[in-house]
Amino acid sequence: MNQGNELKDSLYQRSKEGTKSLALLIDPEKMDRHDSWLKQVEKYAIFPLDYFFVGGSLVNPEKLAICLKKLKQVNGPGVPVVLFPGSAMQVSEEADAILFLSLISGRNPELLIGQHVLAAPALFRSGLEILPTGYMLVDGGRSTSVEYISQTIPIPRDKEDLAVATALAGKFLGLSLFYLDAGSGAHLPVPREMIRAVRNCTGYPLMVGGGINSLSKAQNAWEAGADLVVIGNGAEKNPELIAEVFHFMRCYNASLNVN
Ligand code: 1GP
Repeated sequence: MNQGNELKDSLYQRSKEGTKSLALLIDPEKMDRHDSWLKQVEKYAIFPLDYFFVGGSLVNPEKLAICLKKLKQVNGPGVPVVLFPGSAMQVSEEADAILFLSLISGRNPELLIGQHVLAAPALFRSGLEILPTGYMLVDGGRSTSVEYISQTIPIPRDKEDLAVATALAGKFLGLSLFYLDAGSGAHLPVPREMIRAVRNCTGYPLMVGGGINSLSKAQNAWEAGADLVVIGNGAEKNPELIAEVFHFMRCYNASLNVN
């Protein structure tokens, strides 16, 4: 099965140009809880966003399938849909790609390689693009679901050297994308200094998320070196946030004069 490299190539291209990207994270469990969230997502089709990420800590396969189906109905301009899986059960061919996450900041073997082995045969047969991603959990000022479910200790906020060493180890193991996450609903987003240090040491495209609930926090992450900002809770609580962040990003990218 040819799984292609389209999204990875475009992340690399955008990163090389300095173009910034935005992903909206949709947790299928939340879509279920209130239908208005879906209506809101529908409105985002006018922007358009760069990616929809879909996943969460507690998602079951049925809910994932319903969410992806609904998303397909509202996803007018064809924004790529990327799975952001909490486990091997969160695999579906209805998406375009999957973040093949190895939780390299933790020491839980299931999330370093275990779940990956379980998912690999289905992924091999699927048409999903596989995005090999070094996933690093950073202390966001409170315990988060991902910390509890993964049973791992996040990297302390003031330990850039640990984040750099972890990212370098991931790079040497062949991972080609990185994600710094303070966890969904974090009180504090990933510190700028850590974003800068990790981006500089790997030179690879960097995704940053967790607790980005204002324009200034998104700006901070991009200015520090994030290539892609991921927003979940913030958009759910403040429907205007995605519009504000998107308009800032569009102006910034236009100022780069990239052809
Ligand atoms: C969580 O990075 C994502 O894994 C998004 O976090 O929901 O806090 O935006 P928020």
